Amino acid sequence: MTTISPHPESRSLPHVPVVVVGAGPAGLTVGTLLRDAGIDCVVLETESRETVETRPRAGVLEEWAVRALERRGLAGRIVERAQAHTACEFRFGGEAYRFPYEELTGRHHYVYPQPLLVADLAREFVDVRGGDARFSVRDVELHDLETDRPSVSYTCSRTGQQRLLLCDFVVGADGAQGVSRAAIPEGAVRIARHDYGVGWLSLLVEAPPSSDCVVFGIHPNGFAGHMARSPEVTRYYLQCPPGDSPHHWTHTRVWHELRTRLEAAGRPPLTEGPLIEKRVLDLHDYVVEPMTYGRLFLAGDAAHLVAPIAAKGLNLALHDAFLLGDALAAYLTGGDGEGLDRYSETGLRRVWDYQEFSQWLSDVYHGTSGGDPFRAGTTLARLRRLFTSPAAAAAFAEQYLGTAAHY
Ligand code: RFL
Repeated sequence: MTTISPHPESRSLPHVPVVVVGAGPAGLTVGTLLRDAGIDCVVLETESRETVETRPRAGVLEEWAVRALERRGLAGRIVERAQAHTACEFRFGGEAYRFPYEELTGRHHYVYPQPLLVADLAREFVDVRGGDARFSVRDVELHDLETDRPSVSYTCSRTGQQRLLLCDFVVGADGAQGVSRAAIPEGAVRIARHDYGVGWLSLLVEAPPSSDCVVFGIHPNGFAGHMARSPEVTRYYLQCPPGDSPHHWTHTRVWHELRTRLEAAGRPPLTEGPLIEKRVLDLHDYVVEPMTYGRLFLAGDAAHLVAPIAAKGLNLALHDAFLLGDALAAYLTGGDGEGLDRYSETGLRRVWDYQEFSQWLSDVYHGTSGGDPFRAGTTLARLRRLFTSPAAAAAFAEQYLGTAAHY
């Protein structure tokens, strides 16, 4: 890592060591770690604070991520309010098979809706640590990333004025649709992509969960998933053709398919309720390698997208944020550039491991629905192995919980 040279313009234009683009879990965590290290940064966000704090998305946090937040004083509310989940359940062939991963490993998941996490992090960054987050900005553009004096411009939505922030580093944490990844010139990084060729109808239902754990329904009609979000709201997924329209899925059809695909002997009927969100996700992944370009460091979904198959995206975003926040702090406070030099390589090892697990799990979820009896046979063999082979169960639990000793 080269040393920072002084900015000749810094007397006339605002300069801040780090500009973070995006106030999602990755951006707000990096911002908070920087504040804790006494480093100034500005977080720029296109949406309002209210929108980012209420946008429903993920809900499963891996225990290591909560412990890492806890060590940084950021998990108080999670530990107080989140539910601990200790098992998941596969349903196939009309039977339910419970997989008690806590019994096997001593580890569990936390169920905590992403909007609550983002609200906690925004409170920690802005209200507790006095961090500078600028919401509802427009026209964010990144400049001169390959130099040691990059800058970020944006339009302030309140005044309509264009602003320019000079900085030493830009953190691109603006998610899958942001501008940071697009600011990297063609050919400067490799973007590896994978398309599952599968759609999921993603549903939020105003009804309590129908089980005390995550449920995966593997059925010839297609996959169905059940994930608790809160005592009042439950997420469900239904496999559908990619590009399908949510309008094809009436209330009656949704509940008929959920009941059919999740039905199992000895399990109570689903608790039904109004559908408060209904959209189709075309399942795909990408990975940007390396996750850096000049003075731009990508984090979270901006750097890698993992389809919500194994509930990994939020956890990876937090993992990047811990690595990057600590590395920037080490460099900017003591000149130690090792963490920044190794950031991409270290982050990507967990990213690729989680991508591989998502692919494996996708084969299991979708393997009995394609009409191919051979694939259906091998899928059911894989599933049975989880419940007959302790070695297979231990490997699954380790990947599901993200607890490998080394990535
Ligand atoms: P985010 O959360 O998308 O935040 C990026 C922020 O950047 C803002 N932004 C910009 N800001 C400034 N300038 C621009 N030009 C900008 N463009 C965008 C956005 O408004 C936003 O506030 O990215 P981050 O921080 O990397 O976090 C990633 C996670 O949000 C994501 O991986 C998860 O939500 C994925 N995911 C799940 N992950 C899990 O670990 N467990 C789950 O159970 C889980 N379920 C899900 C999910 C994602 C889903 N969607 C969105 C497909 C369920 C669903 C339905």
